[in-house]
Amino acid sequence: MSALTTNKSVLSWIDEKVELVKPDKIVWIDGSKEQIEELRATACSTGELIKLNQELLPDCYLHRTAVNDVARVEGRTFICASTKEEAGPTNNWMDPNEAYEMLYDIARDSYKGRTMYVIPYSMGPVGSPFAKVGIELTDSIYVVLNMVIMTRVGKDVLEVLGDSNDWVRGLHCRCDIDEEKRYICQFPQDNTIISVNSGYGGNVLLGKKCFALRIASYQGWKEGWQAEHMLILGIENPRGEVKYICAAFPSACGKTNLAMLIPPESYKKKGYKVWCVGDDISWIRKGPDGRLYAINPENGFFGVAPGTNEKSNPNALASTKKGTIFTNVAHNLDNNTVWWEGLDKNPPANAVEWKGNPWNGQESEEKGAHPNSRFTAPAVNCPCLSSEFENPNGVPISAIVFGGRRAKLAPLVYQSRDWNHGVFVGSIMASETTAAAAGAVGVVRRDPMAMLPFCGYNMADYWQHWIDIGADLDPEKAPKIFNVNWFRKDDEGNFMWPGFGDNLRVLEWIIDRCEGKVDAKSTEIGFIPYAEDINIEGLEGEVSLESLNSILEVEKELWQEDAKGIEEFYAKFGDKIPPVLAAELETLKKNVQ
Ligand code: OXD
Ligand code: MN
Repeated sequence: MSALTTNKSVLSWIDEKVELVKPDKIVWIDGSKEQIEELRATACSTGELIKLNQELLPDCYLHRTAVNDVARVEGRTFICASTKEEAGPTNNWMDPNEAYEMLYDIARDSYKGRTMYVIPYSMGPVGSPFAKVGIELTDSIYVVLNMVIMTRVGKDVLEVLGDSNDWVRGLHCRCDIDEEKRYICQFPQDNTIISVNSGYGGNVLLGKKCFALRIASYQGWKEGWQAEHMLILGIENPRGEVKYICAAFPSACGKTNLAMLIPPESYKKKGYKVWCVGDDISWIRKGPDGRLYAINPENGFFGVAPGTNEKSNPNALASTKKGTIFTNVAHNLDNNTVWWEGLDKNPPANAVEWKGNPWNGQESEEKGAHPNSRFTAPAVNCPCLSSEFENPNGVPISAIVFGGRRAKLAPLVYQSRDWNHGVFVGSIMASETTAAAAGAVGVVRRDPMAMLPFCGYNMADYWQHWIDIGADLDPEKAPKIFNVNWFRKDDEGNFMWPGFGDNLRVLEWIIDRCEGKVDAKSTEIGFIPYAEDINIEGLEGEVSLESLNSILEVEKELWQEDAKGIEEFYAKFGDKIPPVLAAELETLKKNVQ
């Protein structure tokens, strides 16, 4: 097959890699329906994919990864910047020359007997001023078919690239799926990603975490924009006005659920709607009017299946009904469909579990689906997808929301005093381990801006970049920055806030604050709502004004403790901590004294 481009930088890089990995055959992915069909058929013939019930789940397939290859591997993920300091204390670092040598040794000849697929893809709508081009080489059809869902793939991407050298190189080699030789390496200074010995989504769909966060965060630093681990949603009020929010949460805090939120009944009746622009990644830059605009660089959802159901997230569930690839879920043999824990209360009795063994749905110690099993679903399937999803100029952001899982301490919501204080609030983000496991409850893991595993450079420089972005904005036009915590618990361990759709009540307060429509109480940690200003109509019996008051309280002793934790965390960065943040920490300490 002939190359789909004459771009010299592309062709010479591919020649080099062909020389290294020695494929039998090279196939350029043009994005056509025919080619996709052909690849699906090939993957089914080798068992890489299982074709599901085409009446119930048209164009849907099931894939099982190797049992030792089911999640992102943070311990084997490296930022290969020229110095360790550039990667910073929160990243694994490897010297780039050593890394290339080691990776090339692993990759050498590894495509022998296999096909090299060349995937040209765009992160962001093709040709958008926000968009960036990548080329991924892979020996996995599963990767090709996932990338076709998660990104914009095909010839038109190469047309837009022209003969530019500004594109991200990605080499993926399955090799033997050997855990001991598994490496996910980012070379931010070379626009390069190399991933070996894995076939699992987050490690091998190089457009997602590797490019759209790790490499892109570095590019954003150099070019004056931001790549963030944030969902984007639009809230439409009864007058038809839509305001957009970007929100960052660590894993397992309900990002996809918030992005596709269903308004409570009373809000629906009034005419409120919520629109999903993205559920995982935002690329943000200043627009011509001086406001910040965001796009979702992805084209699909790579969501966690377990727990997704008609109640928790009907929009996500609906998104998986066609053109979806399921990974590591249970296979219901009676009707050739899929099942996962938390889908419904009827596990299939005649099934195959995620590892490929027979499963009767009864043995409670054996799960049908892996806890990190996934669906890869096209964004267009989502019933609440925003009409602005394809807007090449993105959507204007009114508010930025940070959040984590904290049983105590963080109130339901608070607003930062200003941009720099907001950056501080993001930098001290943390989430607690849950009581599910025996032993310590509430162990705090700091996860600044939810970027701990995804920041492609020194986190202290990243914070300074946030501060610089703010300094360049007119404070009137800058998004307001908030922190939320849906996970406060009472002394008996019960959640004090219903969460899910009712989170819209908090988002409404946030938007009202952005519009200057509601007062707030100035406290030691920032602005807190007056309880009466959070609408709890329709929540009778679930949340009283009294309990609302208690989840809006600032408990100084707990904050004194937390300030010590922040100080320890900041100490890792030595004198690279931006002076603005060091000063904010001093202010917090003084305020909660
Ligand atoms: C994640 C994901 O791990 O989005 O954050 O898959
Ligand atoms: Mn994520």
